[in-house]
Amino acid sequence: MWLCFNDCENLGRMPESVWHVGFLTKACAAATFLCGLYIIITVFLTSDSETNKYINYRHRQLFFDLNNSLTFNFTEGITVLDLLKFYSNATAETDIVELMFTNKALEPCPETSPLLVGPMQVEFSQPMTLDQVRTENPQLVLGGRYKPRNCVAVQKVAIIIPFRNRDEHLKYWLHYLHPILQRQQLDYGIYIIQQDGQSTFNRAKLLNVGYAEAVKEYDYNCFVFSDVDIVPIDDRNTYMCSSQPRHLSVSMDKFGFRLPYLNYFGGVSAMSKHQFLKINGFPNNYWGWGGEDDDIFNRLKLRGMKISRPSGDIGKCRMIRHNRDQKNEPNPQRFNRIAQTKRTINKDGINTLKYKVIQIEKDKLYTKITVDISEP
Ligand code: UDH
Ligand code: NGS
Repeated sequence: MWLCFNDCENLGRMPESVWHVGFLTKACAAATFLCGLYIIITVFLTSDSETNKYINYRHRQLFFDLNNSLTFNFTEGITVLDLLKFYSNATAETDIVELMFTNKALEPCPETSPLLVGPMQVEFSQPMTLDQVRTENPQLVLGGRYKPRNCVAVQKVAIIIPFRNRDEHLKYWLHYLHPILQRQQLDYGIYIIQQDGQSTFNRAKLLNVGYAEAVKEYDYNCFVFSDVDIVPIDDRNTYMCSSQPRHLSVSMDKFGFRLPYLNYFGGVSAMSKHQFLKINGFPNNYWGWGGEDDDIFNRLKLRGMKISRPSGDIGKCRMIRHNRDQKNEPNPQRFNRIAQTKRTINKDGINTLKYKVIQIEKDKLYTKITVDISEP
C-alpha cells in the first residue's frame, strides 16, 4: 500500500527532471558496484598475500587474456565465453563458475603422460566426416584448441599444417591426432594454412605463415610442422619440442619404416620458438615439390644444432597414399637452392616473409587461415 503525506495529487505526475535524477542515481550505483568488483578481483589476483599461492596459473592467464581481449579486439568468432571455457577447460558454464571461484592449484603435467596407450591401429579406409570428429572431441574449444583439465601442460604447442585441396586427408588427420594430442596432455592449437589461388604450392612459406599467425594468437613456445597426410601410430611419439630441433616422422611406412636418408627432415618436425628464430624460420622461395626440408636441415646445421629423434619403434607413422598434386611438380631449382643455404639463411626467412590473409575460419577442430603467398 502507498502512503502519501504531501502533494498527493501530483504523485503520478512527477517532473521529468526527478525521473532523470533517479535514473542517474541507479546508473551511478551500478557503475560503482562494477568498479568495486573489478578492483576486488584485481587486488585478489595480484596481491602477494597468503591467498596468492592458491591462485593457479590458469586464472592469472585467463585474467590477462580477458583484459587484453576486452581492451583490444577479439579474433573473429571468439567470445568471452569461449575464452572462459578455454582457460578453465570447462565444457559447461556451471563448471566455469565453479573453477573461477575454487582455489585449487594445478600441478604441472607429468613429464610422461599417464594416458598414453602406445602402438595404435591406424587405417584410412573407413568413412570419416568432420561432424564425426567433432562429436569424438567434446573437450575442444573453437579454433581446435585444448588444454588438459587437471594439470598445467609443460608446453604450448602450435601445430601447423600446409594445405590445399586435401580435405579427405585432413579428416583422417584430425580424427587420429586430436585424441593423441589430448592423451599427450598438451596445451595445443591446430592451424591449417591454406594456400589461396592456383599458383605453384609452397610448403615452407606456408609453414612460416603458420608460425607468424599462431604467435599473434597465443604465447606458443613450441611449433610442430606436419604434413596433412602423416599420422603417427604410437602416441609415445610426443608432439613436443626438446632442447634440439626434433624430427618426428622418422619411421614411415612408405620408406619401409626407416629414414630414407640420414639428414631427412621432412614430414613432421618440431622446433621451439628459440630454435625457429635462430635459423630465421624457413625459406620462402621453394616453389613446388622438394628440397625445402633439406634447406631447413642445412639451416639447423649451420646454426650449430643437432636433430633429435624418437626411436624407430616409437617414431612409426603411416602416410595416406596419394598421387602428386597439381601445381606441386618437382622444383627444378631445388638442388641449386639447397647448395646455397649458407648465403640465403639470413636474407630469406621469417624476417622477409610477406603474405596477405584472405580469410580466418574458426572451427571447433581447427583454425583455417587462407593466405595469398604469391610474390608481387
Ligand atoms: N600439400 C597440400 N596440397 C598440395 C600439395 C601439398 O596440402 O597440393 C601439403 C600437404 O600437407 C602435404 C604436404 O604439403 O602433406 C607435402 O606435400 P606432398 O604430400 O605432395 O609431398 P610428398 O613428398 O608427396 O608426401 C610427393 C608426391 C608423391 C607422389 C607419389 C606418387 N605415387
Ligand atoms: C628428397 C627431397 C626432399 C623430400 C625427400 C622425400 O629427395 O625434399 O626426398 O620425398 N629432396 C630433394 O629433392 C632435394 S618423398 O619420398 O617423401 O616424396 O622430402
